[in-house]
Amino acid sequence: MAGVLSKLHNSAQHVKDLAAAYLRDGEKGRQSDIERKSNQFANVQLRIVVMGESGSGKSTLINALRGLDEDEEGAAPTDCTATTTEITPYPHPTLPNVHYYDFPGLNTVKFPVKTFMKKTNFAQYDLGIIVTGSRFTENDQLLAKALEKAGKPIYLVRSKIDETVRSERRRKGYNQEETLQRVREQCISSLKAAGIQEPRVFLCSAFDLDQYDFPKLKETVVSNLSETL
Ligand SMILES: Nc1nc2c(ncn2[C@@H]2O[C@H](COP(=O)(O)OP(=O)(O)OP(=O)(O)O)[C@@H](O)[C@H]2O)c(=O)[nH]1
Ligand SMILES: [Mg+2]
Repeated sequence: MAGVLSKLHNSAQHVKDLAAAYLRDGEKGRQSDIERKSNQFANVQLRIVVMGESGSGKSTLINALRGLDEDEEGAAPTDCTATTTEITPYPHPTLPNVHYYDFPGLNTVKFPVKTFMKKTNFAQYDLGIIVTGSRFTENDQLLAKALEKAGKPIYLVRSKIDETVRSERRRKGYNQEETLQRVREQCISSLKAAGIQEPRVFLCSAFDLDQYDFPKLKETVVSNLSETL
């Protein structure tokens, strides 16, 4: 069992160990087991990799997940031109052992797909977030397949949903729920075509953080990971 799955297993085992210690030694046993486990979990590092095509909104998403404005100190640089050139880790705001890894955009002159896929060790990450823009591309599919092959859970973030809503709104008979549903279904079927059994898709806008699926994404990342710590 690898990555998050094995850490989840450890977490379930943790609960069993606590119960056993309590039955054996009462409250004192439970306390010492908590101390032992806390020390053990202090060394667990979790790595969330954020990947996708250039300009899809990876760095902006990481800043949003960390609760930082783009011009705040410590925020990942973002721009409308190719920006991230080195893999950069950013700590989770409340879980110090958890880091988001901001990747350079796939499919630029500096990072052509072939080199990118060859050089990236997908196995070293615990969770993959793929950020896709207005279309799920062949490169997004390559990333999904590589993460799946490495046995990593995948979240697909369909970014810039505010732009989609804004342009679709002009159509006659526009219905926001239906539009979002269509986009969601398209993302799910693209992931299924890439061989992902249970696609997890989040429609997000970095500029409307309390709308669409961003609150759910933030909560899901924390709830899934905090179980493992
Ligand atoms: N409207 C809208 N624009 C966004 C959103 N997310 C990012 N952007 C814009 O998209 C552009 C690129 O964002 P970045 O976060 O720098 O994209 P990136 O994927 O990190 O880009 P590279 O590092 O070059 O690969 C910036 O101008 C952002 O302001 C969003 O949800 N909605
Ligand atoms: Mg970037």
